[in-house]
Order: sequence, then C-alpha cells, then structure tokens
Amino acid sequence: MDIASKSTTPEGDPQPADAAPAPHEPQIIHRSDYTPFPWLVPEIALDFDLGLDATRVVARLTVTRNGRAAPADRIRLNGDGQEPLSVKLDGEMVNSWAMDGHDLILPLSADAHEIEIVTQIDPSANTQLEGLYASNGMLCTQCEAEGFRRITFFPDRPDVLSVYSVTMRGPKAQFPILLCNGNEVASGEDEDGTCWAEWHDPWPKPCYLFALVAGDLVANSGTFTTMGGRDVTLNIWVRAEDLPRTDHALESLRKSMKWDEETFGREYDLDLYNIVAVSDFNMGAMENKGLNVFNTKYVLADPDTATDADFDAIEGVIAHEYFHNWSGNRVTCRDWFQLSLKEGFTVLRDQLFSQDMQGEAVKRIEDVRILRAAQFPEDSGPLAHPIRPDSYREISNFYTATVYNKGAEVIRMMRVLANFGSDSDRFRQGTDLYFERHDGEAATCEDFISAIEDGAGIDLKQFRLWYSQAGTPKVHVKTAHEGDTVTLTLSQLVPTTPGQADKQPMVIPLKIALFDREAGTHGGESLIVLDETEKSFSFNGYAAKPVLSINRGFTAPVTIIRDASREDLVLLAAHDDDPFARYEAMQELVVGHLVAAAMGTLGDGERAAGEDAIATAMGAVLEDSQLEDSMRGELMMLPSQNYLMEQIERADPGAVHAEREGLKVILGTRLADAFHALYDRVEKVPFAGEGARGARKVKTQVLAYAAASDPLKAVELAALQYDNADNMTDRQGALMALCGLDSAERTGRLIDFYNRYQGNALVIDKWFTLQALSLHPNALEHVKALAGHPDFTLKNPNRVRALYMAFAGNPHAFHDPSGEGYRMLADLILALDPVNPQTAARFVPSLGRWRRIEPARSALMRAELERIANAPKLSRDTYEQVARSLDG
Ligand code: B3K
Ligand code: ZN
Repeated sequence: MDIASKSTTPEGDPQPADAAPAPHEPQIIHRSDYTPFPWLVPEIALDFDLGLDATRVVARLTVTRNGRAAPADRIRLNGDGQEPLSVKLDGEMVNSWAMDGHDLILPLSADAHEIEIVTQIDPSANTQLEGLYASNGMLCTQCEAEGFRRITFFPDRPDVLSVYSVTMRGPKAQFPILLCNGNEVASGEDEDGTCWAEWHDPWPKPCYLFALVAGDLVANSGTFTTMGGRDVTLNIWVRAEDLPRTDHALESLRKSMKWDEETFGREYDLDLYNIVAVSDFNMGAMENKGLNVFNTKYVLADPDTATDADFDAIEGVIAHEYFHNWSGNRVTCRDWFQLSLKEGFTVLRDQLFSQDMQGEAVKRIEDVRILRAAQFPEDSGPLAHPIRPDSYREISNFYTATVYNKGAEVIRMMRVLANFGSDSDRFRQGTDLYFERHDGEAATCEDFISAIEDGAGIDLKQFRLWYSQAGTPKVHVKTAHEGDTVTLTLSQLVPTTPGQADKQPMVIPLKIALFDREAGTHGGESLIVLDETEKSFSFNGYAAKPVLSINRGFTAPVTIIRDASREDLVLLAAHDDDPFARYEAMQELVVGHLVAAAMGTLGDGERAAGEDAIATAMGAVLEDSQLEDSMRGELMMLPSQNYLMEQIERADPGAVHAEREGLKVILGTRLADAFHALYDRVEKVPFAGEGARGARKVKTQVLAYAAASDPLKAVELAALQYDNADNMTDRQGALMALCGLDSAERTGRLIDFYNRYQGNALVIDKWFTLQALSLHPNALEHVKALAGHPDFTLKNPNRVRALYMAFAGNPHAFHDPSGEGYRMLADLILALDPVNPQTAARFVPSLGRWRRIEPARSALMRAELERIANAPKLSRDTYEQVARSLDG
C-alpha cells in the first residue's frame, strides 16, 4: 500500500511508470504533476439515439493545439470500460488509434482536426449512477467528477472547456421530455413515434457540467426577471404524481437568484433554468449548466411529508446549486485538487443565504454542529487531508466535509479578516475581483486567495497554510488579571496528520468579549489574531477579573481549551449576547462533565457539582422568556455521543452512552415541571402560528428528555402527538421518541406510519432511519431485520443511506461490544461495492475510527477493515478508503 511512483505523459495525464502499482492498487495522482492539456476542444457536437438498454452516442470534437502546453503528436481521450464502434479523423475512418487501458490514443499531426467517435452504452446496466443511467424509467446523467468518460471518449478534466451542441432522439412514449444544457434550439416529432430535440449551450464548459435528461416528466414553471432585465423561465421537472410537492423548490430558486444579485452582484446568464428530480442519485444534487439534476430528497416537500429541517435543506441545496452558476461554472476548477475553490466558496455562499432566510443565530449553530460531527472526526483520523489535497487515488473520495465545510470556514475567516471593523464590505470587493479576473477560466485556490488579497486589501500570506495543513488546531487560552489589566495568553497546536508531521503556526482570528461578572454585560467585541505558536493580548480597564467569551460566532474552525470555571460557563450560558457563544458555553459545561464522567475521572463531589451547574443552566434555558423557541431548542440539545467520543483519546462508547443517557434522566427528573410547562405552552401553537417552527423543535426535545426520565409519560405524550400531528415534523418527532421505548404504542405507530406513507419513497426512508437511529436496546436486531425488508434495496442510494448511515451514526447499536455492528457494516460495504462503489466507499470512515475507540472494540473494527481489504476485487473508491484507514 505504499505510494506508487508515476510519471506524466505529454498528454498531461499521469500514467503509471516503471514501478507500476499491482493491479489491485490504483495509481496515485499528485497535485504537483499538473500540466496543461496539449489540445483545446473549442466545440463538441453530441448526437444521442436514446434507449434504456442501448444508447448510441456520436461525438464530434473540434480540436486545436494548445499554445500554452508542450506540443504533442497524439491526443489522449479518457474512457471507462468501453470500445469505440468507429473513429473518424477529419471525415475519414481511421485505424491509427489504440487503447491504453481505458483511454483512446489517437495520433494527430496538424494544428487542428475534427474527430468523430461512435460509442454505445447500456444505461440500464449502470448501477454506479455515474455517466448516463436509467432511473425509474427515465434517463439522466451524472458527470462530475469523471462520469463523462462513461458516455464518450473525451479529455475528462475540468480545464478543457467547450461549447456544446446536442441532438437527441428517442421513443416519444418513453421520453416525451428531452432536456440538455443551455437553450432548446429546435424540437419535433417523426411519424414513427420518435421525438427529437436540439440544444445549444453558448457558455464554454468542462464536460463534468454536461447533462442530459429524457423522460416522462411534468414541470412546475415560473419566471424570474434578473436585475439586468432578462426574463428567465424556471422549471422544476418531476414525475406527474410529485408535482404538488414542488412549490417550495421553485420559491427557493427565486429567492436564491434574487439574493445572489443583491449580496454578490451575480446575475443569471441563460433564458432557462431547469431542475430535474431523480430518485436514484449518489449525492444531493448537481449544478450542470442550466440543467441541475437533483435527488428527489432535495426537491419534494409538503408539510405532511417533509419536516421543517427538510424544507430548510431543500432551500439550502437549491441555493447551493444555483450559486455554482458563478462559483463553479463561470469560474471553474483547473484540476480536481482545487475542488474547494468551488465547493468551499459555494457552501459559504449557501450558508450566508440560509442565515438571511432562516435566521443567523440558529443557522450558525447548526453549521458548526455539522462541522463538528462530520469534519472534526475526519481531521483527527486516518482520512485527514488539507482542504486542497495533495494526492488522491479516486477523486470521488474527496467530496468531503473537509473540502466542503472546512473549506467554507476558511473563506469565512477571510471575510472576518477583511471586514472586521471596516465600514465597507471589503470581502465583496475581493469576490468581485475574483469573478472579474477569472470569468470563463479554470482557476486555482491560489487565484482565489490572490483576488481576495488584492480586492479586499489584506495580506493572506501566512493564512494560506489553511489550504495546505490538515488537522483541527487546538488553541489553549489562559486568562490572567493584575491591577486593572487582563492578559490572555493563547497558544496553538496543529496536530500531526497522515503525511504531515511538522506543522507551522496558522492564522487564527478570534472574536472575543470580556464580561463583567456582576453585570453580565461587556464593553464591545474585539478581534484578536493568533498567528504565532504563542501570543499574549492585554486589555486595560478591568478592576475585577472578567469572564472571557471567545471564538464568538465561531470565527475560527478550531478547538478552544480555556480555563473557564463552571460558574463562568453558567454565566455565559445565561447571558452571552452572542448566540453561538451562549450555545457553546452550555455545550462546554456538558462536554466537560460527561467526558470526565465517561473516563471515570469524576469524583462524587465533582459529579454532583457538575450536575447542579448543568441543571441550573438548563433550567434558565427552559424558563428564559426572552429566548426564541428555535434558539431554546438548540440550547436544550446535549452534545451528540459522537462529538463526546471525539474529545476522548480512546473512547468507550458504552460508557459515554450510559453517562449521556444518565444526564438526560437527571435533567428530565429535576426539571420535570419546567419541561412539562414548556410542552404545554408550545403544544398549543398552531401549525402556521408565530414561532411555530421553534415550538415544534422544542416539543421534540422535551420528548427526548421525557423518554429518558419518565418513559411511561413519554409514551403517552408521544402517541398523542403522533395521532394529532398535522405535519411531518411533529409526527416524526413523536415517532422518534416512541422508537426508543418498548411499548405497544411503538409497534402500532410504526405500522401506521408505514401504511400511511407506503409508496412515498422519501417518507419510507424516514421509517428506516428512525428505527436505525433509535435508542431502543434492540436497535441492532431491528437493523438486521430491516435489511431483509422487501422495501430495502442496494440499488437506491437514498434507501441504503437511510438504513446504514443512520445505523453507523447510532453509537449504541453500531458499537455493540459483540462487534456485530462492525460486521454488518463491512458486509454492506462488500455487497454494495460491485453495485455502487462511490456510495459503498462512504461507509468506510465509520470503521476507520478504530484507533480512537477502546482496545477491544478497536481490534474488532480493524479486523473488519482487513476483511474488506482482503476481498478479491475492490473498486478504486473502496480500496483507497480502506487502505488509508488501515495505514493512516
Ligand atoms: N458538485 C456536486 C457534487 C458532485 C459529486 C461527484 N461525486 C454537487 C455539489 O457540490 O453541488
Ligand atoms: Zn457544490
């Protein structure tokens, strides 16, 4: 599993060199080996004869020499598992081509040529869902990152930009709607029942943004007039039965278009914007130019079938894909190592949009919770990588929380550095310059940073380390007080990560405030920037030692370790005016207590004092009449078990689970009256009443505490909430509580839920998830049984994730001491790998945490990884994740 050496061919594609890897061991691609492609492909014409089982593709490429690259006497066109039916060069059939692995090599002598290649593919056999595939009787594509090569032979790399003209035809009965990128130029119908359409996209694009959809679809249509006066037709395409659930998606698209004009000055650039929902999809959605393809999960919603969180997620993902039109499509990536250029920036843009739509405080807390749940563990494990990775075997494995979410945090820090204390939006001046400089280009992360430096007028020289160093920095904070001066001494430690032993000090911007202990107020925020291993900051005018509020708004994606007393944290949890800092104080109070308890380092006196402090703080949260319920709901949530385990060098999942549940019992019992009073109040808020969303969030939280402390009462409340629910948020919240409790009500409501929503795949996914995530002692057995349920299939990624992602994220089931949970997940990975390697590989990181788990379970986890590694034929995706998990 060592790094295989390689060299770069004149075609600019990395090729195995003498020490070629064993057939089992896919080659490593290095960022440092980038060379421009020797040929430009200014135009491509594609002709599709569509069929579910057989689709014929004729590709005509105009190629010219790239004056900026080393000259070449041949062209390498990437393929994946196909043979060309014919190859023509400048109109003549030729035999001069050869296959090199999956790629087609064609000698070229002049400065410009026309190449025509015919291929035939079977979309219905494409279970990987990459390239052109069949889903539910329709045809659709997914080309990012390297799916276009499964459709035709082409330089499948993001720095080759072409103008696309596409013709397609197929039986009208099956494919009455034919969609592609750009604008429809012509369409018609032949007497034999064939329909056809011609599309043209005027904007040059890399092939990963190509898309085609053919099927029996209907649209919810609308219009949007851009700030420049362009009338854009908007369509949300779905199956006829799903049409009533598309209004929210359409409205979200309109809001996104308006927001991007107002906030980033970005205007849409075509007359048409199509979104198509498909039920078999590997990810959330895809930003293909003018033709986004979406997982149905991020399109379809109505109050009966979607929760408040689903509505928010749809709004966020619609916005994300729309924002890619500029951050990703108009300015694309030079190579896949630059992925965070478009993803990190676009995630930041969608987060800022959702903050404006849904409320800044709660959205920020949610985003930090996601970062901590998904990215922090990645950064502290064998798969840690910088937001701009240095090498990969399979790029699909690098669509990670690090590239996306940490990438967004890094750009958010640039925004803080540019804008803090400034009257003008200097960050916006930076992004304006970026779009202006690089419009129509394939750019790098370095280009982005330089544009922000020049446009915002800030120096990001040392800040660039955030792009190259992996690992979540730990910042230790000491507070000293002498006379009227308070001195903060901060030191940073960037942990060692695979392949990166020596780390340089990072630039860490931290917003702080110093609270007067008596008054519970502060005299204003400051921004301190820690850019050395250790640095001190002094503030005068504090007769008494203040309470430090730090990393307000989570200005930096770091772990803060501060010398705050329990009393300090209780004060901040009750009074901090920065909502994130208030939430954080509450979390810190609980984390400190539960971690010490789970590690067995808490004396009896300490335990009692900790419980008292947490109960005091929680009581204040329950009764604070100034607090909005949506924020109250956040403050009520205990840190997740996975986040708690992350704080411990080698965690015992059983001990952490027992302590966390124990605390719920204590709080639920001690604060029973306050919980019930709260429930009684929020239960009366009608579905569309003021503050209704916050009320629903609080309801579910109360049920969770009741389930732990008073199961009989919880069953009664939850069954009633389930029966009376007029929306999915309440119904799912109630069923979640019931799922963890052994009772006749549990069984009855699970059967009711299934019968009520049978045939609605997205809601049946919830039914699988609720059981797999449940706190029921037999959750493991339930998952095993559900895997054999007639509605379970490995062919649909949503269904697989609904059951197994939930299960892998349910520590008390997954970490069963018998090791059976690990075995089940490994069995899934082995069964799914030949069907859908990209989705299979996504389950590996759960086993990859083995080094951070107590020795007995750790050995069992490792053994399962080894069992996978020894399987005779693994995909590149799974192979890479398993190899890194064992080596790292
Ligand atoms: N760009 C796509 C992700 C493609 C993943 C390919 N394996 C969706 C997004 O981030 O918007
Ligand atoms: Zn994206």
